[in-house]
Amino acid sequence: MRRVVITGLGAVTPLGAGVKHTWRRLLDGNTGIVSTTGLGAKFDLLPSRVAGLVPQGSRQDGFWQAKDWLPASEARQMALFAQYAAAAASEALDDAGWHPTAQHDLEATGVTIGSGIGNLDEAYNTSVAFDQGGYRKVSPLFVPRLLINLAAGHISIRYGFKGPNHAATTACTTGVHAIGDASRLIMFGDANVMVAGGAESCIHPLAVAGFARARSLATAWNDNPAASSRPFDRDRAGFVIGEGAGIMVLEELEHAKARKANIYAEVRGYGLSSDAYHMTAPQEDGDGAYLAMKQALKHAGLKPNAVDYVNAHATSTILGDAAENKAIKRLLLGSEGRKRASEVNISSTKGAIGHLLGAAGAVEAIFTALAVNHNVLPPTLNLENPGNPPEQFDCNYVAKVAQRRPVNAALSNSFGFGGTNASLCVTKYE
Ligand SMILES: *[C@@H]1O[C@H](CO)[C@@H](O)[C@H](O)[C@H]1NC(C)=O
Ligand SMILES: *[C@@H]1O[C@H](CO)[C@@H](O)[C@H](O)[C@H]1NC(C)=O
Ligand SMILES: CC(=O)N[C@H]1CO[C@H](CO)[C@@H](O)[C@@H]1O
Repeated sequence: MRRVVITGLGAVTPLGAGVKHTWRRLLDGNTGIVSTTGLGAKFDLLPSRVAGLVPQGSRQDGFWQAKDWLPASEARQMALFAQYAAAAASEALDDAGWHPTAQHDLEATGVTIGSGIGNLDEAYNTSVAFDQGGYRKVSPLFVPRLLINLAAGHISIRYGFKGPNHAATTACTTGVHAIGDASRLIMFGDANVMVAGGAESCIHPLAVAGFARARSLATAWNDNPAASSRPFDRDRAGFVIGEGAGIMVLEELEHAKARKANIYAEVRGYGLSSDAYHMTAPQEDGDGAYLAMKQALKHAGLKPNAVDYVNAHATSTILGDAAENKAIKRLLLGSEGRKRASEVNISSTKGAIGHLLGAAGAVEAIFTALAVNHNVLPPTLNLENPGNPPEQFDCNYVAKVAQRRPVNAALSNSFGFGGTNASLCVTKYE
């Protein structure tokens, strides 16, 4: 079996542009969640007025402005989610030192980048313009800026990558599916290198209205945005919408070794499952999540007691966090698991960045790879009182402050509307 390792990382998140900046701020306990006041009058009328916005500013300072990453002519053709993806991909490829020019290398390099929602802004504006002004108001760039697979398309065009080109769109599981599927493409021999991840940018009043109508969002913390995303906390009451992109360079092990690439970690396992239960609500016992993690471990050839850390999907909703917590405990405290709940180490980095939807799984897989690489557990911000109900929340949730611990194997979970669940198992490469 061909093995797959991670050799490059790139990210744009509410904590900043660039992996180093994001990771340092995450470990320092900083938040990327701010008020949406000032974004426009339509936002001010919504029940949830907090979001994980990518901070604007120069690349040098670790912030985002398109012109620091893309020529204006290219940026104009791209949706914002695709711009984030392109920026994160360029960082990841530089990090990996992978800039091939030989034809066989270009043919063996592919791209899988998905998005959950895509360019809602474009769809909205064009609908309004078309309704009012008709045919002439529709931009020739409407379709290319709308399609979700164009993030992957633009990146392959930019670098000349001629391998597999794909885009998952499985709601909030998108990022993990993109990375997991890419790892399979490498294992199966379709590519030696894959640029894989997820991107999202739909902090639009219509998206917020939709998620608020589905009763998914935090609405009680509009005056205190930093406290609004509180996974596993007693007072959690909905997720906070976020934006950004996470991209990994995945590479076949021998290929990475031959060119002496820096190896962050190995993608050892990938599990997929479905709740087969409800459109938006989790099954109470967390069966789908349990199956996905179990499959990921089976594929990795590891027992539950080998798992040192779980980067949870936990979005800060009452039902979702409780179901996932149950599923993790069922697996990791089972007959082949650990003895005590306090030995199970879980955190949700959504406390700091909110829920990046289609980008979440990719950004969190990056955090998981860095946890494995640096032996540190990123914190769960705002976790004051684990609970609701308290007796079930008896694991170590890395409340507020990062913890230094050996991490040889970790799981990164992502679950999406429609009941789709996936988990990646990331281990140290030795
Ligand atoms: C959509 O319209 C708003 C308001 O005019 C504008 O701020 C925004 O940039 C437009 N978005 C796109 C993608 O054209
Ligand atoms: C599996 O996916 C569904 C998507 O609706 C999600 O709500 C649920 O939380 C996931 N399952 C569990 C047990 O977490
Ligand atoms: C596997 C592992 O590292 N478990 C640790 C989780 O955290 C607790 C303390 O909070 C440790 O005691 C465990 O060893």
